Amino acid sequence: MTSKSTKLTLATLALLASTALSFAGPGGAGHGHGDETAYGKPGDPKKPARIVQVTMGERDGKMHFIPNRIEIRRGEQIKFMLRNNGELDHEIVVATLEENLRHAVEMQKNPDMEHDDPNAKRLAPKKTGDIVWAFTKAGEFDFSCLIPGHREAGMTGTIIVK
Ligand SMILES: [Cu+2]
Repeated sequence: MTSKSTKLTLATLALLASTALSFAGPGGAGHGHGDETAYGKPGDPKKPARIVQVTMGERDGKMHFIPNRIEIRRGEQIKFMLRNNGELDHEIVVATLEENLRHAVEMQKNPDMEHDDPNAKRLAPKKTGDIVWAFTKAGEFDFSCLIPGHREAGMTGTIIVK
């Protein structure tokens, strides 16, 4: 499709434009329901999925996902098996980087905002959960914990779909 540098430039432009588009863009808040998004679509639990385990936690004043880089082949359906090994609530939100950054700002205004979306899951300490997502589009995407302060403390990762 496009080269990596072109995509990065587009992502930067999208980010710069996101404020202006936030009221006009399709699915602007990232709460599409069952629809195809820029980063794929909700998975079908009846279809096969590759399992990717992701652990959430805190250590030494930092917060993390392990792993924080996930490579996926375009068209693959992924079942993220999530585990919160930390002492605090954590969440994972899979989206484009610009969508997650915009969403993070909304979360700062509404810290108690709950996510009940197919691309997100919030877990209490020591709990497990999963997300099934079909990565139908190539590109570089983001997964982050959007609880205020957590992304800044390191709870973010990259999904590369080739
Ligand atoms: Cu968190």
